Amino acid sequence: MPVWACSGKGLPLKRLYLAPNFHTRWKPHVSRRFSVSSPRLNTASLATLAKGTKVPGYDRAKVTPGIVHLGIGAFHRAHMAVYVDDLLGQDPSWGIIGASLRRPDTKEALEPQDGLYTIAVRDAEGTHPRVIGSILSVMDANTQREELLSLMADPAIRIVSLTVTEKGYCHDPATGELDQKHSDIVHDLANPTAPKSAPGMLVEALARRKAAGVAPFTVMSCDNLPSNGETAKRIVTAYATLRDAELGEWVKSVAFPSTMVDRIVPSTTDADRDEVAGLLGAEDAWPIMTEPFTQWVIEDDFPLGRPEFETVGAQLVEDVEPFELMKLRMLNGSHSTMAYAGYLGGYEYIAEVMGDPAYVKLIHGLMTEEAMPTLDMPGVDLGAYRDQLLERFGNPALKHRTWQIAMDGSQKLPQRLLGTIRDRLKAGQGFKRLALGVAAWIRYVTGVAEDGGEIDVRDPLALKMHAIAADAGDDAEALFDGLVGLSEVFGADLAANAEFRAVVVGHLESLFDEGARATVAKAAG
Ligand code: CS2
Repeated sequence: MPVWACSGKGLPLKRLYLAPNFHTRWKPHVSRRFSVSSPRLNTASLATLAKGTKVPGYDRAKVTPGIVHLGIGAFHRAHMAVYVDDLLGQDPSWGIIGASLRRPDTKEALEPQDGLYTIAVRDAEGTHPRVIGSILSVMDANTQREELLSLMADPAIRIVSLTVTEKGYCHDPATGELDQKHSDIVHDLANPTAPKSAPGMLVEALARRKAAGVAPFTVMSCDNLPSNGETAKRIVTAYATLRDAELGEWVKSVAFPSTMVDRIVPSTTDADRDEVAGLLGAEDAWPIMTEPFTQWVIEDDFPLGRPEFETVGAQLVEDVEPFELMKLRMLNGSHSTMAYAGYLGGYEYIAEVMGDPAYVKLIHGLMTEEAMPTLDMPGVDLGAYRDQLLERFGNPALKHRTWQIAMDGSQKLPQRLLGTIRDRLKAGQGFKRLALGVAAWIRYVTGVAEDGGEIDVRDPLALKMHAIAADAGDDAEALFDGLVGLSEVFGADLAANAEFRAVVVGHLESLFDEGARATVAKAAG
């Protein structure tokens, strides 16, 4: 019998059907009809853009590919592609070929634009557009897999970078180990030369380089994972070893520098497209809206060379891990807490959450009292970092949806909240604000909003979580046991910890009885 037919706890059954057919229902932005009066942004229209628009200052015809980027989403285009754009004038051998592993939407948007797109930086003064030219073309891995693998095997490609999001690593988020039962990994091990997953693509391209006597490219993860280079190396090596032990040994010699990446990038809306078209005097199918702030800390380990990132604002360091922990625990931990507690409290955008003094107090306390004492950052003023974060979160010009950040919580919680909680427990210190983040996530993934409406929960574990929530109903203890029992997210230790249980269940009861705003006000005090 299907799991939803016997739940009987009044949860909306149609939710079960959302996640599986999301990709088929999804309509690419590029289907939007463009106005006949403005030209499309592309090489030909560059010279006609509104006066003062910043455009590539180098000859794009001379740029050659040196980087393949897997996961060419909005984040990459607001971050690494901008740093590369800044330095192609110095060295044109580092152009980027982007690839999407899942959907052809970016290719469809950028192909008619010769790879050109706009980043629009939003601050109190307004929106400042700049056209980026570092992406030479975009490939759709589903239809151009062979072409993409051959390119990755080409000696000209010296770096393969990744923003495939947490779930793209096909790992167990609690341990950071490869999930050998992941359907894409099972597929790729059965079809190693036609892979679907990021680890499968990397290993097949590396195997081709090995066979051709070409040195391995450097793999640079730009995802929000702790020790993202080490994590990627562990996963990719494990997959390669399962494929072939000798290949696994060779992959151990590949460089996987860690990086800490930071820039807030809300999803683009049609209103954003219209605004950018007005500013540019040309239509861009997919401009990227972002904030003025940007940060990139990179471990300097690139055997085949790298662009001179340090000349365009990146920090090259020996050890990135402390920076990653700082960012994940302070920025992303706060973000996820605001996303769940804010969404439940009826706030659509992060800037709105920041308009509620109780939430601001909660987040200030979460960072100051609970996250900062777990960080070891000599020479960094964590108080100033916190204050800057609060200001960034409050940027009213950035329409950053709580729902957007709430996605994929099962993959995000371990590094954003749970690691900090473990450190606090070990030190015998309190963690009530972090625990509220966890409780709000549990309440959120039940899929039912405070007004009884449906929450569209997007998460690779959504079906599993929905079944747990349907069985538990609004029994806080049962909900805690079911969801914290997901050992791939929580490990075994937290489920067995009485103190963790008491604090989270207490918040959860309050979330059910009094709602998110009242619970936040209590926990913030
Ligand atoms: C956010 C991040 O969506 C999310 O989960 O927390 O994308 C966040 O905006 C970036 O990490 C900022 O650098």
